[in-house]
Amino acid sequence: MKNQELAQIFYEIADFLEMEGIAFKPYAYQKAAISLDTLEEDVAEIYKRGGLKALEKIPGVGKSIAEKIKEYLKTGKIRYYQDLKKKMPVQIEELIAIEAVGPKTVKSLYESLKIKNIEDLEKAARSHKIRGLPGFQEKTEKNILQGIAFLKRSKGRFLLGEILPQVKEILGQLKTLKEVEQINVAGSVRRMKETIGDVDILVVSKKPEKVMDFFVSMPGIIKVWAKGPTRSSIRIYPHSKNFGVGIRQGFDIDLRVVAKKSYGSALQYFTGSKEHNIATRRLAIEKGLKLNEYGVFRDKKMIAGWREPGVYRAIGLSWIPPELRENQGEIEAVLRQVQGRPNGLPKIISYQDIKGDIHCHSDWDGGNNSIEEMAEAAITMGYEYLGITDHTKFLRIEQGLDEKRLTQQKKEIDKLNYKLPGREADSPEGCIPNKFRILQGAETNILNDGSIDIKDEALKKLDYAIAGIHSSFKMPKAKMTERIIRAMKNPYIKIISHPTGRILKKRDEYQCDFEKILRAAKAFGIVLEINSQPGRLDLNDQNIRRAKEMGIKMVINTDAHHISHLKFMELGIAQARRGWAEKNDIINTQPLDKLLKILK
Ligand code: DGT
Ligand code: CA
Ligand code: CA
Repeated sequence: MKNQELAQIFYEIADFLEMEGIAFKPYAYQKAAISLDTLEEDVAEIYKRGGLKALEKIPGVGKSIAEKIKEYLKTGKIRYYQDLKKKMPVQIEELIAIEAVGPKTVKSLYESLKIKNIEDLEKAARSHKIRGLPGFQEKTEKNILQGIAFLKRSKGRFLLGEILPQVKEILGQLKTLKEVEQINVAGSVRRMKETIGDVDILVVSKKPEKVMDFFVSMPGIIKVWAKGPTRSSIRIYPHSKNFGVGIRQGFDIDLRVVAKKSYGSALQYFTGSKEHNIATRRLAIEKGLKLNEYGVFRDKKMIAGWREPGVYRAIGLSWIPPELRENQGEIEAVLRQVQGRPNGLPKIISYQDIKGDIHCHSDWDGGNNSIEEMAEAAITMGYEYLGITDHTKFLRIEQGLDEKRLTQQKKEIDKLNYKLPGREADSPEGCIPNKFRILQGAETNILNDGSIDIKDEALKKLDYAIAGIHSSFKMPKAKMTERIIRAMKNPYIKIISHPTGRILKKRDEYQCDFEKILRAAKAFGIVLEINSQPGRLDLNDQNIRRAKEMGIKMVINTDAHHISHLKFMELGIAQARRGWAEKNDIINTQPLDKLLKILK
């Protein structure tokens, strides 16, 4: 089908015309592009059926654009487009994908420096050829380089934590429309993958036009890629520029309207993953069935489709939580018989199982909130306890605490603990537990030789101590492994924070022999952290699964530096679920007394 190719060309023509500062025309081409993009019928068929006249009946397509479609169908080329490209031979879509660059910028950069693509642009910015051009400053150059770096690093993917709150908001708004009967997010967002390519939303509606009208006119939309009765696609600005990303660039959302009787199968299909789908489809075929986004069929007869659990049942499986749908053994596990359980799938930890957060920072080490504010926020979350674990002295920029300050902090925490318990419920959630407790820990530093930057006598007085690597990330593998294992041998260290040190889209894990680390953790009774920061999510799913298999306990923490970060817990739990972790694998699912015993 040539529809999308033509749409792409018309989008580009619109960009070129916009670059030339031409009024109205770009908009006409954009409209035609969107229309072609969403057209169900093959444009070639339309032409065959009714010639130019039929093409002109396509919404947004007038005489001149119809001629161009005809030309493309006959010759595979559009002269007008080629002339535009010849005049300005730039990779326009690629260049305007950079945050700091629009069509007009592309034009002046081409005219003054012959910049055609990202490589040219990067070279020019690096050699400071852009500053000094009329309308450009040193800062523009920096922004361009930052934009390019971001684009390269993320390859168009977003952190789940960056967009999840906004996705929930959009779902909430759509849900309020009376035309929306059912709605769910699908794709990688539903699977809670750590990074997201695009967002997929499914809707059941008898009046899809109304839903689509709303969808394509939400505030913050940068581009409407497509609008149609069954599928629309937009690019929208992310709300947050938090989490160290800094550059605002849009992310894409696809909205599909599906038939009510097929909603379950559509949800199953569009949740993916692709690998999981291939495996479920194969299973269906083995049973003489056909599985697709419309339903489960025996010959022509539809035997399941309106609800997702029914779809799984029809092909001989039970429902599988989306976080596990990666074809990493989940299907085999459902098919396996296990004594005392429905099947071999783990009963993964639920989003309600966490009783407290035990890696949080306060204003004592330069965090944003006081211990009391952090505690109040934890109480509002319904927690039983909160662990304050400020950085220690090696981290001077983070105002790390020394032994003396730790003692002073303990006094403050004792005072607050006296003040806090047994208060009347006054939060909007109304669920203040009556014996909330603040614990004092510390996030100490593992120095280069594996020693800890706080003396044992001081560590002993804490409720527990965490150790993490915050410096010299680039050690050789053997040395790094030894360094971490030595820290684990310290009898007062109970938890290793963000154990592999990776930062998504920024930094790889440090070199270390993770199997050796796991064996040491097992031997010394060390708890490994699942850090919930959107950019960390460290341990990752694979490592969580390995740790669980070895019987190593884990803890899900947010590493909050602000009360709002406590909400990251959901991301950490999702990661734990993706790593097949069960409630008992995670120590902060335990009530306070049990937790303290584990940390002893
Ligand atoms: P993303 O967007 O890259 O973060 O990842 P997904 O998983 O959301 O992928 P996406 O948006 O391309 O497609 C959504 C779902 O649709 C995907 O998880 C499974 C299904 N799907 C897409 N393409 C195919 C395909 O070629 N074969 C099968 N079996 N399923 C597909
Ligand atoms: Ca997707
Ligand atoms: Ca998609």
